[in-house]
Amino acid sequence: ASLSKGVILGKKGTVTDEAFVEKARLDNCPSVSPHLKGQTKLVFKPDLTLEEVQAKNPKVHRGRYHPEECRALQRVAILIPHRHREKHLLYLLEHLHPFLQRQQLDYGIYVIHQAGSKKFNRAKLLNVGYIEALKDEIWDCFIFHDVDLVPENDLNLYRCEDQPRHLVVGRNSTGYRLRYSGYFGGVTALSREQFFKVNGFSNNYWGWGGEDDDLRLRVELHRMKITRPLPEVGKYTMIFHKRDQGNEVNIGRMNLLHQVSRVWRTDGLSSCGYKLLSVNYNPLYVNITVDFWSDP
Ligand code: UD2
Ligand code: MN
Repeated sequence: ASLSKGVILGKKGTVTDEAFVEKARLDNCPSVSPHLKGQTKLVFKPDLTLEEVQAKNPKVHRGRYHPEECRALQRVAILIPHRHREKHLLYLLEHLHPFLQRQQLDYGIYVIHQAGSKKFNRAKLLNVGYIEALKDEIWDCFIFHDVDLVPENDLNLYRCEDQPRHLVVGRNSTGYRLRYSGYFGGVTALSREQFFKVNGFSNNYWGWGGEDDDLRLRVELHRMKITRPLPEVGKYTMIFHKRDQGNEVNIGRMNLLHQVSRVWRTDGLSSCGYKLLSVNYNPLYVNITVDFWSDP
């Protein structure tokens, strides 16, 4: 195709947007970004505001960013389940945006908010996030991210590999050690295909616990093998919190965990019903609010 000033004619003579062609012409980003800093000390300012965080991230629009200097290797959606954790969300946004930009990712941040006061369902919210985010973009990779976990080391790459990845090896509150072998909670990275293959999370975990182990079992049933970064890289600070109201321990979780091999095909992305109340494109994140009518 020949280049002209304003527009460029594609193969079939269609007019293509110049910015788009400009992006396509860029070289791929390097496999290791030159902007990485390694371990950093995290500061949580008590009086931080959303306006301050927005002002520090002028290149983020509608929760999205892509590097200007090169073509990102993956498109990554960060999915954050949420209810009544506004302060944690603010701190996470403050740290995550610069962190992801240093990694030269083409990314979008989605907050999936559960409306109402019924039992919290982290796993179902993440299924909703996957389904809804794919209406915006064919994301290559999904990061399922607790709102209260802030990564300390940007060598912990938020991208997907040929196996599902568990990004939290340790956190401040547990002496930065893996809680138990097989632990798959907090922050995980699965490609679009990996998550689809296991039919996503179960929708049946209401309240605290078990849903992360259920996903691990799904992954193992599909003969995939979880990988992790080195302990010095997979470090997080969990912002202190108590157990939330509406997220009481799920005492039925062990029973559910015994059924995974039998039910994974019918319980998951394929059966995730919800009422979409709103989708708001805020400057720093997309907010998806849903209601789950069924309550155990
Ligand atoms: C652990 C896991 C978490 C999940 C949970 C059991 C780690 C670091 N994390 O977290 O991934 O498996 O156990 O369900 O091991 N949330 C809200 N509002 C609420 C309740 C929960 O926003 O009212 C969200 C929020 O993103 C939070 C996440 O759900 O980070 C997990 O809940 P938690 O932080 O209370 O549980 P925790 O720290 O034991
Ligand atoms: Mn937590």
